[in-house]
Amino acid sequence: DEVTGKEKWPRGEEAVWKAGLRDVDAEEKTITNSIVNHVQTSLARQAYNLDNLGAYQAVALSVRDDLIINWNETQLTYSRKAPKRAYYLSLEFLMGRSLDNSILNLGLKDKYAGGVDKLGFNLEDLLDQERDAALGNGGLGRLAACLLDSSSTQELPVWGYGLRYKYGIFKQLISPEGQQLEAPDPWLDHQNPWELPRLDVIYDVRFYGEAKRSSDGSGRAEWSGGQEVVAQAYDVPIPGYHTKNTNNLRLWESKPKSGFDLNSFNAGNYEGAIESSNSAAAITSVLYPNDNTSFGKELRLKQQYFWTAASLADIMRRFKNQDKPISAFPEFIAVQLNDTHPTLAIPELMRILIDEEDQTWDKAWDIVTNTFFYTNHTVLPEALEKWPVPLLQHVLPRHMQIIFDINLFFMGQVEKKFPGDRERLARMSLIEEGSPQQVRMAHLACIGSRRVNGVAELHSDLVKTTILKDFVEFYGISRFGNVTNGITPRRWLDQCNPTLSALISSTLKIPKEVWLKDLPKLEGLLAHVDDPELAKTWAEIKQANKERLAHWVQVNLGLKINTNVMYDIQIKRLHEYKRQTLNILGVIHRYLQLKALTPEERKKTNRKAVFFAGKAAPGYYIAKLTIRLIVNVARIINADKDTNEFLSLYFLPDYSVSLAEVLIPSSDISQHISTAGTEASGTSNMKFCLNGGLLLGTVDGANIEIAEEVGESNVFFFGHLTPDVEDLRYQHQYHAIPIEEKCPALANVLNAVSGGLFGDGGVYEPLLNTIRQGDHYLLTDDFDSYIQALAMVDVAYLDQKEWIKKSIRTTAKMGKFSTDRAIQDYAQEYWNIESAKVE
Ligand code: CBF
Repeated sequence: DEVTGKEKWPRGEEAVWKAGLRDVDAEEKTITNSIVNHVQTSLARQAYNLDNLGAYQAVALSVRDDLIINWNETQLTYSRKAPKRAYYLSLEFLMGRSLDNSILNLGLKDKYAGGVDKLGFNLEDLLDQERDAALGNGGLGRLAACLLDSSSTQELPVWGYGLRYKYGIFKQLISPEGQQLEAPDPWLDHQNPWELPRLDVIYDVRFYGEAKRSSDGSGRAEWSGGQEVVAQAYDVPIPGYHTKNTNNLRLWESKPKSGFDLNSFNAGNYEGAIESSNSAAAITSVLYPNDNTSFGKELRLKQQYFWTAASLADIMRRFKNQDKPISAFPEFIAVQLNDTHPTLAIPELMRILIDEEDQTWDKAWDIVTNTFFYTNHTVLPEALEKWPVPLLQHVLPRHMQIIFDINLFFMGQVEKKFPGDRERLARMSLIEEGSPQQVRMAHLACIGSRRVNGVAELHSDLVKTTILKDFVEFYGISRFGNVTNGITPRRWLDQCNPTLSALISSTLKIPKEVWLKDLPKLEGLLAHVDDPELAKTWAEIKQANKERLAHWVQVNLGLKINTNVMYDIQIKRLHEYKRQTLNILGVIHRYLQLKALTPEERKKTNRKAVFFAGKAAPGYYIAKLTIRLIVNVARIINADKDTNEFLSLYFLPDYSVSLAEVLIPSSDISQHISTAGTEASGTSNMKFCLNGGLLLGTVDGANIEIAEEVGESNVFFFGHLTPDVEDLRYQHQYHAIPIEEKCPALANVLNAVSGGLFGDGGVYEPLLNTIRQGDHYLLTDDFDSYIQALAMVDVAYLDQKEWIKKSIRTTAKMGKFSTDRAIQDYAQEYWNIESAKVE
């Protein structure tokens, strides 16, 4: 009650509760009946004696009933029409909460709000009961979730396939010293109403054992022995916006094939009796918490194979139900590989086709290379997956044979096209020489797929000119394309910022049901940029959103924030390339400057609150040290009475999709400041801009395309460009200039930290040394222009009238960045699938 400020009417009295139910309208009545029914039957509780959690569960079950009906009709339509289907294989789906999104997509939010109100509850409180489904690390997983929303909305026959991790991304705690601590996220502890267990959809998956090639010259092999586990499906309905089409996200859980070893049990070896059960369950226990880094862990390899094997078996079963010749597989099926994580699907489909379906190598390869599509999400070397050959050989002996064979054929072709070019062969080989040898998964994904794409123009160009350059020369440019990322405007505008959504509808005089499905319509706002009434309401909404965030901080962290200041936000995974360090050093610089001013001078400056949120991979020492620095700088400057009116700083722990939904609508400016050429696209940049926040960034990833759309005068760009980066790094290595000389302002800041202004300076030395020595991410090169850009933001913000115009213009020009456009790009240019509307 304190959170919503809304007074509840008593619901402990049956008579009061029943009285409330008397004045419901017909549609609300269906809803309240269904909720009460679920309370009494599914939950076995009394509706007038229920807490918010119980009420949330009953509402969710009631909404789920609607989803299931639509889901069933959708599957029926797809079976009847038998269109070509696409499958999106992603190891991560960062779904967030489902209730609000589902009732919005079903067009039932008002009815549910009314219904639960009659039952004595407040819908917003119930929405807050839901735990995030956090089965992802960051951008890649959230993109997958947005694309699914758009696939249903666009009525495209697309299914997602992923893993049902028992523990999602860890919960981030911050110790009083500012250290990140990790706690597990047992998100399934409360029943998950959004999934449907499919006890009948199960497949065996094998690991280890032996692969014996047949001697009959057929190329077949027999893989036997080793460990067998069972993959069981859980289905998550994905409702489209104002359509019946409800696609499916199928998540696999690993189970033991034989749960119990009776012999061990009878011999009194109880631990031994459940050993196989534990080892099977381990496969889908945890999400690996690394973003943009790859570690060659055996369990991760098992996850990847388990998931691709179960998904392909499922796809094959569905295809076979259609009674088509196997050669028609690619006419009916497209499989999108979300990064290299599902690349084992390529040798797995070869295995199925050759060993189980009696296909020749050439026919199998033809099917495979017309089925798969590969999206690359990064060019960072540390994120490009490689698996040691001995590990792959041990865990998946048949697949290793197939990969060697693919390589043999491929090397033969390269040799034919570029005779005698041994260096090229070594560069392009699937196998990287070394001790041990490694399988390069990006090469395998590239040669086993029909097309390859990056996720923003610059990034796709970099893929073509750097990591896959040789492959472009070999295959020709047409195999390589770009699909700029997007976001779903349903969640990232209508759901998280309903008042702005309503204002847009009334300004455009177009119902939201139309423009939320046709985002370029936002451009109509441009005609109203000079309307003072619109500007006033626009600013009021931003202010209300700031207050909502301040309220969140007050309730969750007990801190009071001044809402009459500029909100400057950077939220993303902690990573050196994303340069949160640049941001915090900029904050310190500002603090030192403020300290040096007189009280009168300070009053003339722009006041601001700076927010950070994001998780660091548990083993990423430098990233964790950056969090520690932010927290300790916040402690000092928030307590400094000279300056805290003008500058305050907050690190919000445990960043999640739900927290992003509160943060994003409140921002005046957000920071996307990666070293040029390192951030493939970014998607939070799009979310902020859609909500009228301006962008401060480097010329990187999708920032560039955002600037192209909104106009450079509406963004704040700084820093060196991608083509400079290599030279600058070379200079750091061979002609380093002392920081004091190169960038005195930065040197001053580093000295303040080392000197202990924010606690024990020694603690931060390893972090500061990454800048002093080598400076791989070019902070010394970009710091001065960053500070200048921040100063330009200050000047611009002081002119509120012009700022609001920029804000409206920014929202107006974000039409390109809907995942509706992105999924159509995939559907038309890559998968060749068409919509199949559920009538
Ligand atoms: O394409 C979606 C996102 O993927 C990443 O998060 C990734 O994991 N490689 C990139 O870092 C983002 O730039 C990109 O937006």
